[in-house]
Amino acid sequence: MKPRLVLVLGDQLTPRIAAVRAADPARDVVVMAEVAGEATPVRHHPQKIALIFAAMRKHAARLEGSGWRVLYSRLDDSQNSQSLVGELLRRAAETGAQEVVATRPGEWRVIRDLETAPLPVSLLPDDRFLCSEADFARWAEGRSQLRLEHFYREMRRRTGLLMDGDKPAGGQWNYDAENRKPARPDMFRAAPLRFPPDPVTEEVLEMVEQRFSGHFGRLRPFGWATDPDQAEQALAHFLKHSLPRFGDEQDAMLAGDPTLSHALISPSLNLGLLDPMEVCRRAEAEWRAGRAPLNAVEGFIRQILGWREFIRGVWSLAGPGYSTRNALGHRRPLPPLYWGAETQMRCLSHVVAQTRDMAYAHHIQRLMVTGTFALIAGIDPAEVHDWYLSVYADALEWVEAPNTIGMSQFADGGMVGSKPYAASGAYINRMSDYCGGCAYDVTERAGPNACPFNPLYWDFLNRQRDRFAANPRMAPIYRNWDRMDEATRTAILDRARQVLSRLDAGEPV
Ligand code: FAD
Ligand code: DLZ
Ligand code: SF4
Repeated sequence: MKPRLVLVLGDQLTPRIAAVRAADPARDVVVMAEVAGEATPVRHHPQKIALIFAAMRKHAARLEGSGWRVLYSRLDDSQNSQSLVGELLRRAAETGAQEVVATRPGEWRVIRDLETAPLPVSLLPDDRFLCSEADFARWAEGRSQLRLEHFYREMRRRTGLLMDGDKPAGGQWNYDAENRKPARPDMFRAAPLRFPPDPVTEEVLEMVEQRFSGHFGRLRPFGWATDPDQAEQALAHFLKHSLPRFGDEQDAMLAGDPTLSHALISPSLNLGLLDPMEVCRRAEAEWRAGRAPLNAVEGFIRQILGWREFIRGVWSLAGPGYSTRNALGHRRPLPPLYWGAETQMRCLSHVVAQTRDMAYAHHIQRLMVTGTFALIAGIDPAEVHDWYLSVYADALEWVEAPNTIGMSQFADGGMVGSKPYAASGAYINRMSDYCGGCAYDVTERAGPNACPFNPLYWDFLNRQRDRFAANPRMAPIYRNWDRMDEATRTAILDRARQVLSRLDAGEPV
């Protein structure tokens, strides 16, 4: 019998991945390939490329250790065709294989490439998720709006996580009222566990240094977990030291502490080094053992069981055109400050610098600083999407696009969120310590010292009035705007025009 090729992509690094489970080590051959065709459609952060390649190399070694024959293409192999389909064809010619078994990728471009490849590829559902694509479609059918809270409750019931019989643990589904406090700078926090590069990772780092030094982002220090053992250590460290405060500090931002009580496990989850159900069970066990409060554990589990699964469902349901949606008609190019160019705005300069150095920013930094600014400044969502997809170590289309196009930019017209995450500087001032040292005055709405978020916020609302004024959650904001006197409104809009024309001229703001 001819062997089949078992394709394992760079984010499918668990031995339990569907294609490997469906194959036979006595007959079939695993194909893994580091290819420039995947590393450059957007110019990924060097840490992200290094993480994926190091984790792929270690996974290939593990598969070989458990009896698989693995044909592994290194990026610098002279025979490497530098595309996934090219490598499948090359390996088919080498082995005589005539068919490929693969697990459905999380990027529409890659799905299309495999579906149109000149050899038969069967794509199996990726069952690492707690809600299958088919189940999500069934849940969504007939609903006029997709809302996280409804989906999340169903997932709690379905999995039994944080349930006491048919009731939510503690009597409530959601403890957000106790969460989301501003951070106290003086509070002690444990830094997340980072890993000095081992020899496999170091070899990859040296290659990435040579090949991708032109991409935005610093490669070193590199500390990501690149195998399941390290990912498990990082998770255990988080559960012990940071989970108890996760709820309180979930939305806070501090200039001196880029990670606060966040877990930094998204790259491990997304690449397959950690299993989402196992992570949720372990968090629940911390609460049941009395080591972490319910508000923190529920808040954390909601991110994984709720948001992560919901976002994956939206990506699947929305289909291939989702990343190019632009419901608000935004056309402005992404300002150079997103790539590290000068800006006086301390919040943005800080989050972009952290992104450059770590390939990481936590959710509120992504949503309410870089995301909100792009939204209210009217930046083209396709450019915003490319930016988020390239700069974060955890970014894969299935999770990045609904968060960016949907949640952050409202470019899907409201599929993910019920209202846009537009905000003035007051939100950042309440939740962070950025504004204190900023060149701008967060309390001013007009004039040359006004924090740019303030006039841009009102300008955004003013120009999108037809769309949002009837939204019950936004109507009170429009009433505030209408109550301002004419001169104040004109001064605010003048200041917005000044900021936007500086952006349009490529000048620093
Ligand atoms: P924690 O705050 O410790 O949360 C724990 C886990 O919950 C995360 O590891 C993650 O797996 C999950 N989670 C939390 N929020 C979300 C969410 N909204 N969607 C999906 N999973 C969630 N996450 C990615 O994994 N990849 C992306 O490319 C990505 N792009 C984003 C783009 C924008 C504009 C925004 C607003 C959010 C994006 N997120 C993305 C979601 C979220 O910001 C990250 O999952 C989180 O910051 C990862 O850091 P952490 O592991 O420390 O998370
Ligand atoms: C993101 C990425 C990168 C940078 N490089 C590779 C690679 O060389 N080989 C590979 O198999 N996968 C890579 N990936 C991930 C894919 O591009 C794709 O985004 C995911 O498989 C989608 O789920
Ligand atoms: Fe950002 Fe405005 Fe605060 Fe400056 S004043 S840090 S620009 S929110």
